Amino acid sequence: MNNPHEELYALGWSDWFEQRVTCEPADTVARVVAVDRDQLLLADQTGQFRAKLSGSYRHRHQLAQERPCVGDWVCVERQDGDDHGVIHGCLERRTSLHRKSAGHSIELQMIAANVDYVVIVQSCEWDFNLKRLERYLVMVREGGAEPYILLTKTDLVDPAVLAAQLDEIAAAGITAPILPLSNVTHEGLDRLMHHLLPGKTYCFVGSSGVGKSTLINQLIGRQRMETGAVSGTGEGRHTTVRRELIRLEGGALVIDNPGMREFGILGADSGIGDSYAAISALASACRFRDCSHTDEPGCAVLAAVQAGDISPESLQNFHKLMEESRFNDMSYAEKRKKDRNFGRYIKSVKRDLRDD
Ligand SMILES: Nc1nc2c(ncn2[C@@H]2O[C@H](COP(=O)(O)OP(=O)(O)OP(=O)(O)O)[C@@H](O)[C@H]2O)c(=O)[nH]1
Ligand SMILES: [Mg+2]
Ligand SMILES: [Zn+2]
Repeated sequence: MNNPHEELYALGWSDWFEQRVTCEPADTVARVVAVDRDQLLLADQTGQFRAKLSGSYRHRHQLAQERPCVGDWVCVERQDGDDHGVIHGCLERRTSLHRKSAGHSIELQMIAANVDYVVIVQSCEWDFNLKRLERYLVMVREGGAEPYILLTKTDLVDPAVLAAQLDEIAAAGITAPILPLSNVTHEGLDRLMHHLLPGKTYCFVGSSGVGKSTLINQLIGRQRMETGAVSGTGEGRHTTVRRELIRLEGGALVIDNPGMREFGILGADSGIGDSYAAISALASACRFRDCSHTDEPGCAVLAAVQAGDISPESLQNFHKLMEESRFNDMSYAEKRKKDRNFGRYIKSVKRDLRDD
């Protein structure tokens, strides 16, 4: 039998989506390449074209995370003579990369969807930060993708500095592949290219100025994304303002991102995520696979706290982080309910205070 979606595999389609696709007969499937407010740029076997969300879709889906983002697969209707396709549906996401929106408890800010690998980029020159790296790793794992760690600008640091950073990452128990790289000397570029598989989607994240766009340009082999001229100052003159999915010649799909300054795992400076890797590594030695490390017998984490290898504060932070991710995993209905309960709790506390 002929698979109508055969040609979409080059854009990242897979059997997983084939088994779940639920578009109306009048619609075809396309992938979101870029989003510009109400306008979406889509790609399918015919090329790229613009589209908008149907009125009823917009009406039914108000939360940011319910709207298609870069990497999503959508059901779109295209009529001859119309310059815009009309999007009627968004396919279930296999993975996603998101953070909490500031000030909203149930709304998430989508970074990208259906990403196979997230490439966490830090510059070893001034940007390297283990805690931030761990928080990115939490975000990646929560969304279901696989992480890569890229340390850029190796040309600007002493080899000993890089070696110390690699040691720090290893000591934290982080097992994700680490690729040091320079966009100037091109050291490490070949190794990265070996990791970029055709039909797989790679999302590049990291602070502004670490070299994400410069790198993607090197991968494309031409000056497609705007970046500053390569300089030793580390200052980005052409900061990326929009997210875009690009197909490399080798067939891998990459998403460039604007630099991220903050993201919603309990705030960037709370220090949470500190011993995350150490504790989750220990957890595999707990007697129960679903051990919560609170009062279970045979808990390796509690034993480590007892032995003084892990501070009680670190464990507390770990529990907070887990609570937070459970909250992120809850359905909206559950979250709303929890929010309401929390509201009631606050009210009751206020009442108690008044009564005193
Ligand atoms: N010395 C050196 N400079 C680099 C390297 N990679 C990038 N740069 C420079 O660093 C600056 C910022 O690079 P960009 O590629 O724009 O950084 P970005 O991560 O895309 O930044 P945003 O788009 O703001 O998120 C530019 O001036 C680059 O030329 C590198 O490996 N070594
Ligand atoms: Mg950029
Ligand atoms: Zn345990």
